[in-house]
Amino acid sequence: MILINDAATLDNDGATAVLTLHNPPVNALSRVLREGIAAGIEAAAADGAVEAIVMICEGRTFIAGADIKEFGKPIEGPSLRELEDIVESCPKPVIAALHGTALGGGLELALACHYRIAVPSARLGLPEIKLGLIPGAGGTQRLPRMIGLKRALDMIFTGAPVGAATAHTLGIIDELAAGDLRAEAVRFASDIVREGRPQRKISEEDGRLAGEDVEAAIEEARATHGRKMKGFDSFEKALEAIANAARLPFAEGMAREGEIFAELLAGAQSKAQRYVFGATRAAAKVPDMAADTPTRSVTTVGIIGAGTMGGGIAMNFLSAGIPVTIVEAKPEALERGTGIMRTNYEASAKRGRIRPEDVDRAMGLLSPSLDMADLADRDLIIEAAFEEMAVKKDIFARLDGIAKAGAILASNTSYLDIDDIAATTKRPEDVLGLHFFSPANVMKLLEVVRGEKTATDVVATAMKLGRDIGKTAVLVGVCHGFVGNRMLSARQREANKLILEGAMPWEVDRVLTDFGLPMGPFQMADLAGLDLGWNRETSKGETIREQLCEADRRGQKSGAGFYDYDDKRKASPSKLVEKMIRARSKADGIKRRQISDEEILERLIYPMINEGAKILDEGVALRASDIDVVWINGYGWPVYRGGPMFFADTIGPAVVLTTMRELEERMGADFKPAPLLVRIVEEGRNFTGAV
Ligand code: 3H9
Repeated sequence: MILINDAATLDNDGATAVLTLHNPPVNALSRVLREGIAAGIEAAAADGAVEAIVMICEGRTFIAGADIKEFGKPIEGPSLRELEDIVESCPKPVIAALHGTALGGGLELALACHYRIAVPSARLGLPEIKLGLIPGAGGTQRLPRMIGLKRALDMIFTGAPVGAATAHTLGIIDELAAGDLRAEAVRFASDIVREGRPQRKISEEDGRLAGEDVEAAIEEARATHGRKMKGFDSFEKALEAIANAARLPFAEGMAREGEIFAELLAGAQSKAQRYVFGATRAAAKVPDMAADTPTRSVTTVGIIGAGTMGGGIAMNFLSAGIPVTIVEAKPEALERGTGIMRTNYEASAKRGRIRPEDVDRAMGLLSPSLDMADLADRDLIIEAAFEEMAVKKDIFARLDGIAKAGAILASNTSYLDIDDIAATTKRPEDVLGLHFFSPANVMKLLEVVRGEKTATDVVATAMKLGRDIGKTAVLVGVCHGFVGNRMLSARQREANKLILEGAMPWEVDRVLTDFGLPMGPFQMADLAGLDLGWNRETSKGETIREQLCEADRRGQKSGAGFYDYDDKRKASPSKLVEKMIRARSKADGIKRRQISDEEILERLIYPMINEGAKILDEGVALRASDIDVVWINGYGWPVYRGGPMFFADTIGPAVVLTTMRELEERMGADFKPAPLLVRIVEEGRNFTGAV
C-alpha cells in the first residue's frame, strides 16, 4: 500500500489499483483530497502493472461535494475541474465506487470517471441550487449528456438526490454492487479490461441531446420549478447553463458554467444560503451540553387535544412509526380530529408523497381515547389544548398524577410561560415546551423551550427527537412568544399601525411578498382565522380585526376577512374593508398619508430585528443564527436573504440603528433601539459574524 498523502492511499488488487480516499466527516473535496486524487491517479497511470483504477471512499459516504468552507478563498492545489481532466484523460479506465451520498462535486467527479458502480443504498445528487449555486464542475454539461435535459433539469432544480436503483435505470450508474463494494468494483474493473470495453468519456457524447427540443424542456422546467424558485438568482442561470449542454460544444458549455458559478458564488444570495447551511447545523448543537449527553428513550407518545395542532403533531410521530395515543374530552371532537388526520394522509397518498399502504400503517399506530388515564405508560406527552393558562395548568396538574416516572411532559403553547406550567407539577425537571408550527405535519420548525428547571437529558431528548421526526429543532428560552412569535408580534404591531396611518392591507402584504416572504401579515391573519382568540361577548370592536369578526368576516374560512375571497379562495382587495379602515383612521383622529414601500418595509422588519436583538441579549436565543433558522423554517423568510439577523448584518446594523432612532423620534417608544443593537454598532461588530 502506498500512502499518497493524508487523504489518499493506493494499493493494487491484481491488475486494478484501488485509490482509497479519506477526508472525514463527509470526504469533501478539500485541497488535501484534490491533491491526493491527482497524485493517486497519476501514480496508478504510471504503474505498468495496473490496467484499471477504482476510486472509493472510506467512512460514511463517497465525496459529498466541494468543501464549502473553502468557498470564497483562492483555490490552492489542483482545481476540481483540473482533476476531472486528469481522470477523464487517464489512459486506463477509472471506475468510481459509490456509497453513502455522492453529491455536488462528488457526483461531478464520478461523472468524469469512465464507469460507475454503486451499492443499492447510495444516493446521488447535485444539491448546489440549495446553496444558491449551480453545479460548477461539469454537472450542468455531463449530466444532461447522460440522462437528457428534462431529467437533468429536474435533478438540478430539486437538488434532491436519487437512489442508486433510479440512477441505474437512468444510466448514471453502470452497475449495482450486490456485495462488498470494493470487491465488486475490482471485479467490475477487471471485466471492463478483459472485455476491452471503451473508456467512456461523457464530455465527448452529444448524441443524446441531438434530438432534444431545448425550448420545450426549458418551458417545462419553468412550469415545474419556477414558482418555488421565485426570487432566486440561480434559477435563470441554471436554466441557461443546462440548456447550453444542448446548444454549445462541451468546452464552451463548461466555460460558461464556470463563469456563472463564479458569479453566483460571489453574489449575496449564495452567501446567505451557505450561511443558512451552517446555521442549520449549528442550531442542532447546544453549547452547554456535551454531544454524548444521555437521552431518554421515546418509543410511545401521548397527545392531549385532537384539534388542528394536536392532530398535526400526532402525524409527525405516526409517520416516523411511533405509536400515539390521542386524547380529547368529547367523542365528536375526537372523531372529527382523527378523521381529518386520515383525510390528510389520504391527500398525501393521492399526491404521491406517500404510498397508499402508508395511510393505514400510520393510522394503525393511532389510539384515540377519551381518558387521560390512558397516557399512564407514554414516554412523552404533548399537551396541545386551548391556549389559556388556566386550561394548561389544570391539564398539567392532572398529568402529574397520571404520567409514569421519567415521562417527558411537553406543552405546545405558542406564548405562555413554561415555568408557570411546570410549577403545577412535582416534576418541573421533566417539563418543557415543544412548539410546533401550523400545519404541524408540514412546517419544519420546532422550538424546543427550555424552562428554568428542565433537565439536560430532557432537552437533549427533545432535540434528538426533533431530528428523528424530520424537524429543524431550535433551542429557545422562556418568554412571551419565544423567538418566532415574539418577533412576529413586533411586526404585527407595526402592520396594524400602518393601515391606520395610510397604507392598505394589500399594500403592506405586497411589500413583504416582494421581499420574498410567502405572505404578508394580513394574508396570514386571514389564513389563520381572525377569530383566533376573539370572543363575541367581550369584543369591544376597538381594532379593525375585532370589527371584521363582528361583521362575520373571520378570514378565508368564512369567505371574507381583510380580503374578499371567491369560491376558489382567490383573494382580492375589499372595498368594504378599505372604507372600514378609513373610517377608523378618522375616528381615531389620524390624518392618513401616502406611505412609501420603503417605509413599510423598514417599519415591518427593523422592529423585528430590534426584538431579535433583545431576545439575543436576554439569552432566549443562543445565537443570532438560531433566530434566522427559526424565521426561515417557521415563517417562510426567504432563504436567499439568510434570516432577519443576517439581513440586518447585510444592510449594516448601523443603518438599522439610525433608522430606528429616526422612527423613535417621529413615532415614539415602539422604536427604541435595543441595547445590543446600540452596543454592536458602537463596537463595530454585527449580529452573526458571518458578513
Ligand atoms: C459543490 O460541490 C460545488 C461544485 O458543483 C463545484 C465546485 C467547483 N463541505 O450535514 P451533516 C460538514 S457545492 C464542508 O451534519 P449528515 C457539515 O458542516 C457542495 N463541510 O451530516 C458538518 O460539520 P459540523 C455540494 C461539509 O450525515 C459535517 O460535515 N454538496 C460539507 O446529516 C456533517 O454534516 C452539498 O451541498 C461540505 N460539502 O449529512 C452537500 N458537507 O459537524 C452538503 C457537510 O462541523 N452536505 N459538511 O457541523 C450534506 O448535504 C450533508 O452534510 C450530507 C451528510 C448529506 C453529506
